[in-house]
Amino acid sequence: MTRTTRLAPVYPNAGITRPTTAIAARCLAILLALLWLVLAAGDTAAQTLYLSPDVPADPDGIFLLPWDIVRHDAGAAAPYSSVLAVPGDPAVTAIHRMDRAGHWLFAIGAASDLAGSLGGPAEARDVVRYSAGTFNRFFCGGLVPLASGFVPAGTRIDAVYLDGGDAGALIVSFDTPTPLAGIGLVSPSALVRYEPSGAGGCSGWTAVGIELDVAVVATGFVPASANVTGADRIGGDLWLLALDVPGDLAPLDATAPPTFLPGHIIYYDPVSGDFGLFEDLQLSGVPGWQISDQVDALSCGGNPGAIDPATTPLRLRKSGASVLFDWSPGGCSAGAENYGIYEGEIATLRSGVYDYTRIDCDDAGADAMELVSPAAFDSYYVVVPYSSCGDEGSYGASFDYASGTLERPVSAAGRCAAAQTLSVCP
Ligand SMILES: [Ca+2]
Ligand SMILES: [Ca+2]
Ligand SMILES: [Ca+2]
Repeated sequence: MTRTTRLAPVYPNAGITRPTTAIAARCLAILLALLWLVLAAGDTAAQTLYLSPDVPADPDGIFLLPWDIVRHDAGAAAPYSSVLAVPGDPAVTAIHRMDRAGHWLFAIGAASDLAGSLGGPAEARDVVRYSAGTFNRFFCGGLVPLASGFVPAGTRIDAVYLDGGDAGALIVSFDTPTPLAGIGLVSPSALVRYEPSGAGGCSGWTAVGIELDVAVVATGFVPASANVTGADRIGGDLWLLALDVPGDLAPLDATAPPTFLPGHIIYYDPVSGDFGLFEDLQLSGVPGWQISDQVDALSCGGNPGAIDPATTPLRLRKSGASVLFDWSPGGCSAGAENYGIYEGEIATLRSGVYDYTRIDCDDAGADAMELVSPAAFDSYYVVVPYSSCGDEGSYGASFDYASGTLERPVSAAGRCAAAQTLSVCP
């Protein structure tokens, strides 16, 4: 079973609280109970990942090329589609979908000016930003000062993501053991954290340490020579990883380690120390992902962000015994791919406690509109955006003169997503 949507997440938020008059009726309670049964039975949204193959791949009657950024929708009739073909046809070795819609980071396997799209060639130790039609170098490994994490020629970046939103830290992996000043020899199985140095430009980064080394946390299961070829993170929780070699990963049951193969997207949970299967691309499409093809680049759909009540008001309208919710879609982040509706009791809120729980975890039809049966008490509602990888965003902020502005807590009673990422709007 994949850890995917089932355990995971629904997220972010929009926080708007609106009291609605309770429609007290026993039949409503029954309706609500039925609704819960439906939710429990499978109100989960499809999971979306982005990836790139290392060689031309044909997992489902569509040729995916090494310079394609490919969207994968688990369970869809046509699960694979190319969303961006990088000009000049370089092998794309790392991708990250940014929070700003239509923006990407990527790395390439060999120097290229992207068919003239860049002023000069980007190197394999660089990260390029695609900004809705234009390309710029975002990270220049060969221009970062020596003491700040200069990347030597010959090293390729083979995994990348941002931590903390589009202006956050840059996390990269290399394809070969690479010495970095102040850190030492960085293994291909490791992720390195670069913080913005404040100097600006593509050289304005400082390497501050190892974010994760898979060969270290999975000692005995992952050989030190293993290479992380794709990575992203869900909240402060799971890492999603692709590796270049088949292998066994630290299991729940040490006597029966799960086997990782090409096409398997795995997760690592730093709290439990467990590895597991997040997505099995071999089972997606006909004939499915082939064992001869590597997942060379991997990204979730961005941080879910927040819904700003000032610009995206939540409206509730009575519709028979139900309430029709509608809100303006598109929180501040491209990662707001779905929404959860949470319901709490006003009487409890008066005592300073948020008791909201999920009542709807899928914006069916992706129309920013849902018909919901309200509880039989005076209630309030919060809409929280979440990403397709199972990451909730903000539940909105509250304000009082004693505490100032505070992020509302995640639901303690039941959530649409297991993890939460709070990020600055791009
Ligand atoms: Ca890669
Ligand atoms: Ca690597
Ligand atoms: Ca809907």
